[in-house]
Parts: sequence; C-alpha cells; structure tokens
Amino acid sequence: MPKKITNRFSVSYLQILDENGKVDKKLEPKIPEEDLISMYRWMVLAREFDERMLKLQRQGRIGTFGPSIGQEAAHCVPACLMNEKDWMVGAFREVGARLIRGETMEQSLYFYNGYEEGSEKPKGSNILPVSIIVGAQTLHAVGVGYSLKYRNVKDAAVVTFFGDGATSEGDFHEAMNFAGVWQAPVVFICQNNQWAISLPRHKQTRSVTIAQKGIAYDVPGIQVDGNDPLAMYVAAKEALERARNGGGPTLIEAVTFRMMMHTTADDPTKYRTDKEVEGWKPKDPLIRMKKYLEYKDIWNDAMEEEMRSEVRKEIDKAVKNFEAKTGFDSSILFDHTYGDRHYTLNEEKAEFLAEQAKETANG
Ligand SMILES: Cc1ncc(C[n+]2csc(CCOP(=O)(O)OP(=O)(O)O)c2C)c(N)n1
Ligand SMILES: [Mg+2]
Repeated sequence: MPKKITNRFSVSYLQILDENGKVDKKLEPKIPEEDLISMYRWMVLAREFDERMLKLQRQGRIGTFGPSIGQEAAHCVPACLMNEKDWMVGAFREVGARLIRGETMEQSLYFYNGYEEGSEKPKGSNILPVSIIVGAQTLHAVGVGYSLKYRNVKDAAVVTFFGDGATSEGDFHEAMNFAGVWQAPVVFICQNNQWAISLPRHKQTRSVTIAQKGIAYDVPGIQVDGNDPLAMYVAAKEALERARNGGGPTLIEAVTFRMMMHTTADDPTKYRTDKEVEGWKPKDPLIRMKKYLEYKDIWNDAMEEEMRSEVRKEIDKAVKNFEAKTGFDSSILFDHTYGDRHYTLNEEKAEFLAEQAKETANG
C-alpha cells in the first residue's frame, strides 16, 4: 500500500580544510590572522599539556586522567569563539577548552590529583565542574540555558561537551528534548571520538550519524569533520549566534578520534588495532592547522619553535607551582556538593575531621 510521506530529513556534513591542508575556497571563513594564530596556539598548548600530564601520571606525580590528544580542534576552536557571558558545561575530555575559559593549568593539575581545589573555577569563567557521570552534564547545560532565557540574559549561550557514548544515555535525550521544547540557548557538541572506553561506536548505536539524533527533538544537527579547525569554527560560530539570538539549540557532531587511552588506567591495545590508530594520524588537527597558517603565509618554522618553547615554559611553571603548593583541605569535599548543606553531610564532615585529627596525632 502506498503511504504518504509527511516529512523528509537530511543530515549535512561540513569539511573545509581537508587532510592535506587544502582549503575549500567556497566555504573558507574570513578569520582575522591573529585569531587563527591564537586558536593554533591554544591547540598546541592543549596538546603539550596533555603530553606532559601523561608523563607526570606515569611518574606517579598526578592521578588518573583522560587525554584529549587528537581532539583539540573539536573543543578548543568552539571555546575560542565563546564570550564572557557564555557558559561551558563539559565532560572530562576538553581540558584545552577549560584553559581557554580561564581555568589555570595549576587548577587542572589539582583536579587530576584529586584535590577539590581543582573544581573551584576562577570567578567569572562560567565553567561548571567536570562531569564524570557520562551525559549528566547535558541536563545541567539545558538548566543553565533555560535560566539564561528565563532571566532574559541577552547574548549568552551555553556550550556543552560530551562523547559519542553519552548520546546513548537517557540524560542526553531528556536534555535534547527540553532544549528543543524550551528553545534553550544551548550548543551541544558531541566529540565523537569513535570509542566509549573499549566499546566501538558501531556497537553502541545503530544511528548512522550522531547528528541525526537532533532530528527527533527538532534540534538542528550537523556532522562536522571535528579534526578540521575551519569547519569547527564555522559550525560553532553559526550555532553560538543562533543560540545568542534566540534561535534555540544546535547539535554538532564533531567526528574525531581518541588517539590515546581512555584514561591512564586503561590499555587500548587490548581492544583496538594499531592500524586503526595509524589511519587517523594524518588527520591530526594540529598538522592541518599549521599547514593552513603556512599556506596563508603567516607562519614559519622559527615562529613554531618560539611558540612551542614559550608554551613548554608556561607548563613548566605551572607544574612547579602545583608541586610547591601544600595545605590542601580534603574536608572541603563536603562543602560544595549541594547549595545548602544537609545535616547528614555536616555529621559526615565532623566524623571525617575527627578521624583525620586522630591519624595526625598518631603520626
Ligand atoms: C553514567 C555513567 N556510566 C558509566 C560510566 C563509566 N564511564 C566513564 S567514561 C565512559 C565512556 C564514555 O564514552 P564517551 O561518551 O564516548 O566519551 P569519551 O570517554 O570517549 O570522551 C564510561 C562508560 C560513567 N562515568 N558514568
Ligand atoms: Mg567516545
């Protein structure tokens, strides 16, 4: 029996700078040179910082952490486009974006060493603490977005980051639903890095794209080459403008790859092949951005060397400051979980302090 088609849906894909650094002239955005260089510098800083943290972790100088190596364009570029009034509600794999928003490297190091002080974000940075609960932050983002709308805060948007695995969680679907219904100013950025710990993308969802998950909620979705800084720039700029101008939410699927382990507690060689990883190496967002800067004739080897050395010095300084700091207060763990502290938490805190005092007295 012939059926009437009521709607047709489609998903667009955006790539502007291909793997060889060749730019699609028709789609190339006009970005001021200093902004291009600044974006590249942030991406390099995120990469160098991750590499240093990997070493620190292996030396037992910080705790567990999840590197974002290979995913820098997907989160650093949108963060560079955010303004002071915007909010960032992230997961655990976008340390670069948090630094761009004003978190210090010292604070990131506190966080990855288990100190609560690392969750205390600088005033005015508008960053919510890292969400370890996969996908839960998307609901927080819609809450913040709805609040901005309710309070009539102009020119402000919320950017929430999450992984491909998070899009199989109920939280994500509830968040998308309410973002759509309330037309909340939220930019959902899925860093589709192909893996959720040891689970490959094809084993956790049958959806051909992640972007199409927006269609069910009437949230415009776009699939973007997440290793292409120019495509991420264009997609994030459009989504942020839509949100800030009352046009509601957007879902951006940034197609990228997790080049390293899930976290330092895991060994990816147990579940994926070197061949797969090798295949993604030429798609590296940093190589691509560097090629673009060279093509624009605004970058050379001497500048690269100088910038890398500056960045490494900044990281050295942060590590030194972090390791010199003492007097962390583990009892503040009880202070910031809720706006108002429940009496049971007060009791637990008192018990914890008494226990700590006993341990100190016993040496
Ligand atoms: C609700 C919940 N379930 C399970 C976990 C354990 N866990 C931590 S990260 C992760 C995979 C997340 O994958 P994805 O969303 O793709 O993000 P990625 O780690 O790849 O950045 C899982 C299952 C968790 N933290 N929270
Ligand atoms: Mg993932």
